[in-house]
Amino acid sequence: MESEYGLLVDGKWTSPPGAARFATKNPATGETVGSFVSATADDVRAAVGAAAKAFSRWRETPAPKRGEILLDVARRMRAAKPELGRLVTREMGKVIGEGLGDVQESIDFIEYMAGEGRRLFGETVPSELRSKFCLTVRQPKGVVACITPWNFPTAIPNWKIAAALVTGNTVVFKPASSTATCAAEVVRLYEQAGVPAGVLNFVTGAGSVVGNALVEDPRVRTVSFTGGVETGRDVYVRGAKGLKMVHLELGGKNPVILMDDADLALALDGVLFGAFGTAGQRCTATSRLIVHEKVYRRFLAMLTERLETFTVGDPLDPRTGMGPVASADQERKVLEYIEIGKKDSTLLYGGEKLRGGAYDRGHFIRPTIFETTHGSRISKEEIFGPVLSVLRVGSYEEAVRVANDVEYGLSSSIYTRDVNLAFRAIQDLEAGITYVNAPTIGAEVQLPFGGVKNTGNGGREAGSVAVEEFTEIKTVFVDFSSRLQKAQIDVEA
Ligand code: UN1
Repeated sequence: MESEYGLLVDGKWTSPPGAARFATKNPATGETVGSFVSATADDVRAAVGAAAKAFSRWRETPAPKRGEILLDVARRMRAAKPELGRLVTREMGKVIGEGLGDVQESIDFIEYMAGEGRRLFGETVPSELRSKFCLTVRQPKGVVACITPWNFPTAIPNWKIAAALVTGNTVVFKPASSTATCAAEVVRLYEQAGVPAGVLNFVTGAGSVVGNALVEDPRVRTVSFTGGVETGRDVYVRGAKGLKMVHLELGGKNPVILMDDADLALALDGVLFGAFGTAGQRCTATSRLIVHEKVYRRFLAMLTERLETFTVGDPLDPRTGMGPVASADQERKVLEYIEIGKKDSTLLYGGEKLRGGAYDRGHFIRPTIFETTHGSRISKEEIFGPVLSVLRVGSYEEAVRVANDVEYGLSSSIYTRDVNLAFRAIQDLEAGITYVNAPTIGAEVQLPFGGVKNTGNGGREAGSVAVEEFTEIKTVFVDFSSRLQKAQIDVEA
């Protein structure tokens, strides 16, 4: 894989002469991975122009044909999976099993969306009048902007791009700067599979320049953004001025509720994977563990004991439990929260940057557990790192109250053997996703993904509803009676 990339505009990779560039870094070693153009607002306008120009031909391409192209992207990605998975790990720092999983999630979704090319269902509905058909069809929106984060460097871009393309839109894609190589390599696969020039454009650079120019361009009709709540709010406001559809997937403060009747060994595996998988850098990460007082001491002892054998290190080594956090900025933010936690909570495990030997080249933080009380900053704010806040409760009712009393509502989980309690939790937990006897992470692409409250603005990605984000519904009335019939007026007695 080459390491110097340009912008992809109208089917041509270009590096504007004299353009400023930025580099991406391996967070485990500090090595440079890729070099990218810091695009200007003019570069973004050119990319949007290319997407606008390509739209009419692409929307007329039959949807099953668009699906076939996606199937070819998936086939190529399957062949490239080992290499692309390694790249995810090198550029973002998640352990290799998860790097490969990121790519697999992309493949799963692209294949699912390829099938959508032969569905894109509308509705047929009876008419109140004779000799009249009523139906709906789905139509593309036009140019869509896909703005994606670094924590799932291939999966989240593909959730957006594959859904946008199969429905007939053209795309300008702006990835997170720190994982732009993964993004560029994904784009290449779409190119190789025969996505026509201008249908998928790729721009890189700062959110404040490239992101804003994209969101504010009047030719962009829909913006699909995944990232932090502050940026999301800003994107929403900028998009609102142009009356755009803005789809937001933002943060989480996802709880696992552990009841006193739970299978504790099962919960132990789940909590560790949920809290420290991807070094806690998933929107769905388990960041709060709410434990019934009857099993509280026992479970904490099990947790800290297991962490003694949990390895942090080289994410390319398949034996490693957790890699580095993704960047120097991430490291700073997580360590700041750890300091906050040390003031208002009790540190149970970890709480420090790992130093010495190979650790000194990267951003390694020890898995960290705090005992805290509901209302402390670490129990409420999204940290996006390997920090788990544990809260003790006396009942199911208290557990749910605590679980729901945060600004976010993405994922949630309960461990219990009581089937009635499990169903109550499904009803009671304010979240877009609830797991029973499984951790908060690991959603599958054939189901909708998204959250309530400040996690978003009501939309869902993936699953059967993925096409809604990127389509307009047209309602069609066909009157074959050969006379003027008046709805609501020509009422038959
Ligand atoms: C995210 O963290 O933004 O459910 C996405 C999961 C993954 C997707 C996470 N399939 O954990």
